[in-house]
Amino acid sequence: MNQSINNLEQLESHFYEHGWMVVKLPNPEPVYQTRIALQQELQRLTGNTQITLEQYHQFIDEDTNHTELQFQLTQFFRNHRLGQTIVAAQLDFFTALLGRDINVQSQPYLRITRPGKTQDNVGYHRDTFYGNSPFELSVLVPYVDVPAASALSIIPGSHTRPDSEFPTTQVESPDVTKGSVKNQLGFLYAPKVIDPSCLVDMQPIPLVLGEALVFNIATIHGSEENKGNISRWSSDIRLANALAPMNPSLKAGYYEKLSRSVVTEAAEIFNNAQLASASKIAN
Ligand SMILES: O=C(O)CCC(=O)C(=O)O
Ligand SMILES: [Fe+2]
Repeated sequence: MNQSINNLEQLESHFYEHGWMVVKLPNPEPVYQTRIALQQELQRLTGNTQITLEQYHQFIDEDTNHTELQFQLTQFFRNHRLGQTIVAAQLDFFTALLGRDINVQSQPYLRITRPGKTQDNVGYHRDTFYGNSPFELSVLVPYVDVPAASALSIIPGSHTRPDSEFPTTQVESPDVTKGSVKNQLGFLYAPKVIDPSCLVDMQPIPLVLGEALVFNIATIHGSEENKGNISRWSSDIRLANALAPMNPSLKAGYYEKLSRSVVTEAAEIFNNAQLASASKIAN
């Protein structure tokens, strides 16, 4: 682990103050491997060995093709547990942030945002609008270098400001319906659109391969258009302390176990045994 304690303290105080941090991943190897795997799978699916992640948009312009490819690649990413592998490789770092009891999102998102295609973006939001709790983190890992013009933006310090400072109008998405393919890819069917006058402090966060943007999901974040000239490829996977309060409406199975302290592990075994015995008696 090459992340010194001093550096960790700096990152923590930055996170505390601003609601986000850019982390040079202590073990970036699985990110490099994921980048290669995604590009190979993209070339296999398209039958085109010229296509690269960065120049994807020069080959895939039509929305139907794009959504189908993003869906296939998301299945590939999830089935091979690439997001979980990246996070597990940085376990010491995340343990320092979250403690020894960590849950990881079981169905992470793979985003592909082409230049000039507003329909590839989820817009500006905080995930607490949509059933997440402020105890959760999003870990956004890019698979290409992302300059400011192509980057996701955030509002520094917004993680401590209430919803009343970000009035929204809930609208119906023109192209996403509940349970549709785009919905499964992380697009919202009824997005809450923040009043643009409250978004003047949005700041783009450029990233390079091997870094991650880690943010409190109450921090206002998102993008409306990739104004650069590369396609932005990234995954985002949520992490939370396994004992932290979650929104009661969070779907069962949203999270899976990443790590446990021995004390928590023993307590979970005991609780499961109690439940199994109680249900045997009830039957
Ligand atoms: O990468 C994106 O475009 C959106 C990411 C996001 O909304 C999140 O990580 O919560
Ligand atoms: Fe989000």
